[in-house]
Amino acid sequence: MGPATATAREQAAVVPVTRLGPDGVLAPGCDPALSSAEALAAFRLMLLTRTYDERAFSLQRQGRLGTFSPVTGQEASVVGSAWALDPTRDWVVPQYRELPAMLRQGHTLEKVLLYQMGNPVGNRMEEGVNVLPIQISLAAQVPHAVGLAWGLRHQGLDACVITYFGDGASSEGDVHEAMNLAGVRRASVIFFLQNNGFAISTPVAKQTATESFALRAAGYGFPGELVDGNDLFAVYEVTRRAVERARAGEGPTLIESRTYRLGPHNTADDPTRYVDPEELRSWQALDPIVRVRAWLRSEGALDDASEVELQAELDGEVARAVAAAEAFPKVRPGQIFEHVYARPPDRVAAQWESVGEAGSA
Ligand SMILES: Cc1ncc(C[n+]2csc(CCOP(=O)(O)OP(=O)(O)O)c2C)c(N)n1
Repeated sequence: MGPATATAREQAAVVPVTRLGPDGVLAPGCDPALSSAEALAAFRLMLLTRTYDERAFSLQRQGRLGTFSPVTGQEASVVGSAWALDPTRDWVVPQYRELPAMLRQGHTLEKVLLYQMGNPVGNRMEEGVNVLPIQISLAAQVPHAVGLAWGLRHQGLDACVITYFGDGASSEGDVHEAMNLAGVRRASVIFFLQNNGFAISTPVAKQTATESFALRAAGYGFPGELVDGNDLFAVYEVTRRAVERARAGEGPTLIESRTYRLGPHNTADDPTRYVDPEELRSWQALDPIVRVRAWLRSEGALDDASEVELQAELDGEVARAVAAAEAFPKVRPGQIFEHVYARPPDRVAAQWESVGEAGSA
């Protein structure tokens, strides 16, 4: 946990809550939000994500994978927030840049790869995996998250829902409608806004006139928090607080996780055309993985030998998932019609037949 009292500017959500500095040293008076063993497990997931991004990029360039959006730079933001949930009862409602949150909930790398290879099987969650499908249409998932949270409370469950969206998506009307409804209904939902500096090439300065997205929460009647999104401990702590509020029936929280997209928007993007190299360098120095690694080493929970071993293990995990996804039966055109309707309407049934796979759900 952090110091007993947050500073006034932290409370006002204009200065990000920070615990673990860029050098991996905790701020004075702070206890680590996670034990060494938990932090090591979270670090493993962060490193798996970075390893996956690198491998997936290479596969995309070889024509073995479709377009995808890397997480690189945002690992603490996604892992720290997901770590605050209980995968057996809480739900993740993603945008498209939250791979490790999905894995933490029980989704698999093989399915992620299948999705990115264009197979809809990959976006269909297994029973018991509390994740809604990836959403490319910006902000369309946010009202769904509120409905899901509200529904869970109607069932008498103390579960909560976290929904992720970007600074760009936050300009969509869906976000306003969803937050307003959540405030009125006190839905157990966490709005996790990842401010990574860009919406493709549009910088955040052109996205909003506000000093902090977190300030918007006041207008919906619930708390807003601003957190250093490159700090695993701070993100975990702030999200944990929001989870506790949600479980206690106290309603939603908006969290602005201030981070930075260290890579391209997706594999079709060329950020060198619009990212200021100086700004990029300043954020590379704040790499979230480097911080946790430094802290773990200072705690004696990681060293050169164990990290080499861990990296080999993660490379193997990614390689096995790639082999399994590539061995999976080829996608059929008719698959896009499956799992949509219990009884497809005539128009859809006719389209389904037109691909030579007359079928039913
Ligand atoms: C409704 C809608 N409008 C436009 C797009 C095209 N588009 C895809 S990603 C993107 C930028 C989104 O930025 P942000 O929400 O900040 O998330 P990030 O990709 O930075 O994680 C845009 C404009 C879309 N997918 N959906």
